Amino acid sequence: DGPVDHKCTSSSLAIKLCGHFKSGEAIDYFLKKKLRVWCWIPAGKWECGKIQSASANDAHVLMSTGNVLRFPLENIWPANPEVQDNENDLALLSYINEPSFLHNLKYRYSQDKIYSKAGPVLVALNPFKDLSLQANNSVGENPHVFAVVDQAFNEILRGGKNQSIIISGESSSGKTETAKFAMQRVVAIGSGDVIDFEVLKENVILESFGNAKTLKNGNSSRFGKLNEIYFSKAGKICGARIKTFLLEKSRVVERAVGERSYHVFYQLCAGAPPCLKEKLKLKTANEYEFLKQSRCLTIDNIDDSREFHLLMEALDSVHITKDDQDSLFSMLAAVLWLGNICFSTITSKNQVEVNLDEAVANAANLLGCEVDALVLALSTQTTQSGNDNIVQKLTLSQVIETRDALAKYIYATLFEWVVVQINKYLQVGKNYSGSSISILDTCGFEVSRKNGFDQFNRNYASERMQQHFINHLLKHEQEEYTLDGVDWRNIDFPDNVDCLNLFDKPQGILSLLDEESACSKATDFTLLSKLKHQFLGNPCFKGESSSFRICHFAGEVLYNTSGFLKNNREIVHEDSIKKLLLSCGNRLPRVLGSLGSLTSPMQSAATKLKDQLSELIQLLENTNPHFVRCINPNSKQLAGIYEEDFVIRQLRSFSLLEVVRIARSGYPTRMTHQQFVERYNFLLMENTPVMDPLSTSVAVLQQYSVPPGMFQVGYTKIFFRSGQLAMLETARACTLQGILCAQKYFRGARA
Ligand code: AOV
Ligand code: MG
Repeated sequence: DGPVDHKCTSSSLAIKLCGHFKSGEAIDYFLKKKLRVWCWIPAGKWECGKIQSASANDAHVLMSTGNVLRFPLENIWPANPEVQDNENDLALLSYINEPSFLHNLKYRYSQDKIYSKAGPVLVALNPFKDLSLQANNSVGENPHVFAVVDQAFNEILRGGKNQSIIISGESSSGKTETAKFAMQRVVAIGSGDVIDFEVLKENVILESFGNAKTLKNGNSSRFGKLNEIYFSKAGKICGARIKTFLLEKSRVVERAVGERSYHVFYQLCAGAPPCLKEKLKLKTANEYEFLKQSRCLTIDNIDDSREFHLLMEALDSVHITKDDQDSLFSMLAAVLWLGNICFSTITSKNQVEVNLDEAVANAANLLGCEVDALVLALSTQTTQSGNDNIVQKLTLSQVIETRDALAKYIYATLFEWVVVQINKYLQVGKNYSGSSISILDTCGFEVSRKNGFDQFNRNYASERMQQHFINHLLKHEQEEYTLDGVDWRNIDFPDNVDCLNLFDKPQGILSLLDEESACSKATDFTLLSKLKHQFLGNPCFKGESSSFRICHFAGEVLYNTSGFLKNNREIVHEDSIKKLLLSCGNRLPRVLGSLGSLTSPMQSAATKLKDQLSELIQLLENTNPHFVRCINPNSKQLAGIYEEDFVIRQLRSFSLLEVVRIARSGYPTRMTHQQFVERYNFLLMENTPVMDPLSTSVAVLQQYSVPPGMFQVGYTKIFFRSGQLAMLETARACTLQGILCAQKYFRGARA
């Protein structure tokens, strides 16, 4: 099927490209030739054994213990020769199968070789230790994230399409660290104006505001980030832009025990200098309800106070003024004080009162509004009826909900504001050539003990990104062969289109969610029963008593609908919140109040996310993508441990086996006949008759004896196996050189 397959001596051996022993006959052949046949045996974990004999259906295998055991052929897989243990591209292994991938990556991991290729994809294993990567080192032979950046950079220098580096993987797999290495490399090779350095500083700010300690990762990104870096014609950085999405707002007010809220809160409490502390009436983190509730205030080996100073430096370096920094910190402190506001229920009046203590006074003071105005905004709801305003007192749960909504709104818009300030500073310079490299650090697929609206959104985003990957590397690739009449046997792959349709087709979960959110009588419970009714029998959906299950590409997740409507509506509270902020005496709250109105007031959270993702994918579709798949080698976040089951699950969710099969039997380089003729026509012998582009192309290939297995002629294009075009390019360069020499010679002779 592919170039590597030539290693198989006889196709009758029926050792398929996928690397399975299909029949005992194949093994017999080897044994008769006195060749050792090694294989992978599923003995709890994968073990290597030596086949002693085989029949039609099973084989006797000598295990490392010295025992000989019998296994059905369908359960054992051929192992690659030992010389390939260190192979740096999984696509170059003689046998392509799961245990071989697992073994190869494990072997390399044990030698700190964390990067490998899987055909066109870079696989990166998290080392959980410092490997001292220097962004200005040369990369050498081994696959590396730096090499991916170099390739992208060279392509834009050559005047090619804009490039993107798409980094994905589950939580704690190393996406953010990999993205940082990629950024450092970009800066090292595209070093231009002063701006370079700040491109890196921006990370410090965004991590402070957008990362938090979770149970899986001490520095988990709770938002997605696209970093676009702009280049001049000379290949120098001349600006950048950050786009963020999917910030997890709920974390500001609640989270699982053992996790933290956003780093910046703890940094502020620990590191603010005395005068700032006094101004913000700041206390220690354990005195704030929003922080102490999850019973985790510090992170091992992290000094929040030091981090605060780094944050201030970074804010300086992107030119956020001291005044603005003060306002920024005031807003953070206001959020913390909001969390300490308490309420009392007056049973006789069936009413809720806001306790007039230091919390409400400090919050109001930091926002720059009257205490009364804050109390009113928290405890009442005003609706319009004709010309009259009807003021309604809220219940206890509504009051708490409003307070939390205000805290989340302030934090989310503050985050947005910070990004706007950074972007203002990084804005593109005048020598921008139109070329860019975008680095995407997505927030990974996540399964928590309790999965709510945030996980639902996050995993929906992962599905969309997975589809972009599938479309690019698996689907379109094969469709192009078929459409162009190339002789191609389709390779099956797990498509996630059904799961995506479940989400975002008309009448899908998102539209149902919006319908329910618009209905004032609806509850999370009515939503669940509607979902169950609508998707009865849908293979990607399973309704349960108080929750529903979705079969994602990366595994099944059980979602609890509690809070879905509240979070999806979010907008309901925004009116009173915005009104309050816009009426504040301080400038920043007013800016935040107006920021929120940038988005359409009618949009629900889910619809907003859907639109944002469509925009992001559109942007990526216009680039040439480089995929980096990060793998978490163990569940303990420790160096040197490689848990096979853990890794296999991730390999499967990345469809790496299929990607490699297609890469290996596919034709990665292609040109239209016309393009080919324009570039290589002159290589033909002088007396070749004039022909149509297709025949001319074939004549060139024949003249250079390109073996028939190395290319395919489609209706519109010629497709090449990897490496073939390089050969033609060499021939072209030599011929051009010859022509140049001849011209010089004749010019010289004439002179
Ligand atoms: P993530 O971005 O994929 O998780 P991170 O990039 O934050 O994961 O990596 C988690 C931790 O693993 C880091 O804090 C480092 O300690 C370590 N680590 C990762 N990559 C490397 C590397 N190349 N070299 C050394 N240490 C590394 V999440 O954001 O949770 O989905 O939401
Ligand atoms: Mg991250």
